[in-house]
Amino acid sequence: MRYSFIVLLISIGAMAQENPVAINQEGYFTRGTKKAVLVGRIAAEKFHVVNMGGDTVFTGKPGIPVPSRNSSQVCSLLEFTGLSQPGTYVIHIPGAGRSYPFRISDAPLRSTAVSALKGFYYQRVSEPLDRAYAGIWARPAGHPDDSVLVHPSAASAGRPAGTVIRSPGGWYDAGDYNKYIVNSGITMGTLLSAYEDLPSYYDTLRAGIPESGNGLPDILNELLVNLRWMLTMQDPNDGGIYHKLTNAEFDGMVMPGVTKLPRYVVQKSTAATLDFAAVTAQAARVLRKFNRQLPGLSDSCRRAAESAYEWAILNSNQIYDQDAMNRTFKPAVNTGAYGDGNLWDEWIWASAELYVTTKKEIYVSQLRAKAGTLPTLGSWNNVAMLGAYSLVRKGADLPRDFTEFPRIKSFIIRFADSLLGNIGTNAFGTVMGGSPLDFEWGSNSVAANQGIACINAYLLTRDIKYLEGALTNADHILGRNATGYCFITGAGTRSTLRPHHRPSVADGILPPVPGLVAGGPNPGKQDKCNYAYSEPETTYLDDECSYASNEIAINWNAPAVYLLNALCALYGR
Ligand code: 9MR
Ligand code: 9MR
Repeated sequence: MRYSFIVLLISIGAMAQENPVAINQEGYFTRGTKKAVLVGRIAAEKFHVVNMGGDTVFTGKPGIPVPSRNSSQVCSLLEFTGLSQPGTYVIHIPGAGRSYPFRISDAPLRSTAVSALKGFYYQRVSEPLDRAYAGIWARPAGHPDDSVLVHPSAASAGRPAGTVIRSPGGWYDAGDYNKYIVNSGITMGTLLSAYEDLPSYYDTLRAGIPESGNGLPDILNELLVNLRWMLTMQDPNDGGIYHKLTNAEFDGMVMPGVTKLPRYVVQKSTAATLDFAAVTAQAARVLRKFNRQLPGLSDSCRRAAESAYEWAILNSNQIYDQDAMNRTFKPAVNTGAYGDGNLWDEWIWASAELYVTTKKEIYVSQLRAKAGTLPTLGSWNNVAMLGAYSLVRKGADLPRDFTEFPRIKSFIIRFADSLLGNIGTNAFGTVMGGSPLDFEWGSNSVAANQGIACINAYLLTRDIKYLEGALTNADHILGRNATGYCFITGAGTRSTLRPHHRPSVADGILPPVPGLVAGGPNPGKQDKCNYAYSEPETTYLDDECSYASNEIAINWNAPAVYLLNALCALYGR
């Protein structure tokens, strides 16, 4: 193995891979499509899939080498879907090398899917992580957030600047230690949708968190931690939502809670308020059936959603512009902005969730007034698609005069069709990479969100091609990509080891906190770190320096949770 590796380095030169065979390092479903990619100008006649006993169990012919449109790499597809015998294998290419070992099984992604959900547990802010659940990553509580200051930008008659409020709990956003409502928006919407789409799968899924076994599904147990925090971000005097809870400057690369700098809630914003309304409206609906375990919570969420929405109607243009805010108010705040000047999609999402939950006319009339533009792929600042998903998911429960259902349904299917169109034209055979623009900050969430679109089309049509499309992007995230990295910490053979994640950097423990999704290739290089590669699909640096390609974030974990668990539920037996 070592010998063939050296030969490879000589013969392949500029290859961004350590191993020339890019595989889903967590493995392949017995019933699923099975593809790997040979990267490099390697003239191979055949490839063999070899079991642990050294026997060849499948032989195939590599596809014609094709140049990738997202880098200068040349790729040949290796398809072995015909092999469905469960087991552990390597792909051997005579003269080129061997893949890492991988398995074929009915549940190859199960442990990674669960670990991605548990990733949220490790992001909990104000409670200690006990050894019983956190293992070697146990740590004391982080920021208590029990005496948070109202920043001058957020002052109101009822709460003048300097007022102390309680806003404990929730999840840290990412590798930093702040809590942002906008990014909690799509994150929570995605996790709530994961549950709404596949409730019976999640009803029995245990994540090994302190609440496991309390009668609630763990995905809800975990998201309740952040929901309860979000509820504290509403000003009870008027229903508006503070944009974020933050330090004035980012903490250093230290463990959570080590710094004792003041924490602030800043300016209320329309985007945060609409995202909050959408999340709490959806939560009200999801939690209704758990009224016994969570008395009153569903109703509180519904009231919170309606009063937030009312505030947004009266304050429809409170754009969060951090630079402008810093020119007027002190202290200046220089943490993540999550600023968004276009609120069309936030209106669609909030109106859709409130309509589905309450069936009230006011929300559908807002929705109709704003119809016309079509949603595009979801991201933290582009959330209309979440509204479309909820409207079709709950279409059967909506009043008869909601006649838009067939159009939204066919829109989602056409959207997924356009994604599937990328598979055949992409050197890696994935939906991801249809355009070099897919490789932006947090590109792995682009892949995961594309996967969610495919899953939604599958749930609407039960046409297996959509499930196969979603699977290609799980393959991308787990190693079948131009870097050869598996982008989830603790998973795969060669995965992200040094994420831009303060606890992973500061805890003195070699392996990073597990279950976290790294941002992934991003040619923007906004962090100005020293990258070895610069093309769209190869600009990835596994170093703590690289917040533009190697940070972790809740809005990247959530779609990975959705996608991986949906694949487990739908491919499993
Ligand atoms: O750690 C911060 C990370 O969470 C953000 O995504 C990123 C961009 O806003 O900024 C990181 O903080 C860096 C700061 O922007 C510049 N000085 C170094 C900080 C840590 O690397
Ligand atoms: O994910 C965000 C990305 O789309 C933006 O381009 C980038 C710069 O504004 O910020 C990213 O979000 C970061 C946030 O601002 C602070 N916490 C870490 C987030 C992930 O890097």
